[in-house]
Amino acid sequence: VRVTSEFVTSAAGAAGFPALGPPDIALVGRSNVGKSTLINALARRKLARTSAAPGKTRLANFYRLAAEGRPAFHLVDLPGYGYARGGEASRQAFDALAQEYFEARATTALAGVLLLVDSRHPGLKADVGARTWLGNLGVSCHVVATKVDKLTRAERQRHLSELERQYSSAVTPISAETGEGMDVLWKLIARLLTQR
Ligand SMILES: Nc1nc2c(ncn2[C@@H]2O[C@H](COP(=O)(O)OP(=O)(O)O)[C@@H](O)[C@H]2O)c(=O)[nH]1
Ligand SMILES: [Mg+2]
Repeated sequence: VRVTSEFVTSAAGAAGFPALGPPDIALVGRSNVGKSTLINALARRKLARTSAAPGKTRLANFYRLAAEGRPAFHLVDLPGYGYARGGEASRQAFDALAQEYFEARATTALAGVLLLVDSRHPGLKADVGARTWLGNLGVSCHVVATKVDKLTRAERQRHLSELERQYSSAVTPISAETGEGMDVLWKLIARLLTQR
C-alpha cells in the first residue's frame, strides 16, 4: 500500500498546534525508544529525524500521513520523558508540553495514543508512570514494544508476557529494523481512526 506523508509543523506550545483537521495519533515514550524511527517506518521514508543522542526534541512534531484509499491522520511525536541528562528542568518541560497537548486535543482531535516502550527493558518506572499520568488525564493508550529484533527468542517470550502483565493489556511487538508488527500497527491505527 502506498503511503503519502508530509511534515506539518513543530510546536513548543498550544499556540503552535495545527488547526483541527485530520485526527491525531500521538506517540509517547522515553527518549531513544524509537518514536522517530517508527514514524519513518510508517511513512516508508525518512520523514522524521532519528538520533543516537537522545533528549533533543523539546517540541511536539506533527506529521500528516495517509495510506492509499484511507483517511489522513496526524502522527504527533511528543517529546520523550525520563531523560536523565536533561535533568529536572527538561523533564518538567516535557510534562508541561505534553500536558498542554492532551488538554488542548484529547477531546477534540485525539484518536489514540501509542505508548512506546523498549522491549528490552520491561517495567521501567518512567513508562509505568507515563501510563498512570495519561490515565489521570482520562487518556487511554496502547502499549507498543519497540526493537524486538534485539531480543533473543527466550527474552522475547519473557519480556512480552512481562509487559502484558505489567500493563494488563495486549502489547504490540514491533521492529522498525525488520518491519515486524507494522501491519498490525496499521490495523490498530485504522481501528482507532474508525472508532473515533
Ligand atoms: N535495532 C533497532 N533499533 C531501533 C529500532 N527503532 C529505533 N532504533 C534505534 O534506536 C535509536 C533511537 O531511535 P529514535 O527513533 O531516534 O528514538 P526517539 O528518541 O524515540 O525518536 C536509533 O539509533 C534507532 O536507529 C528498532 O526497531 N530496532
Ligand atoms: Mg525522536
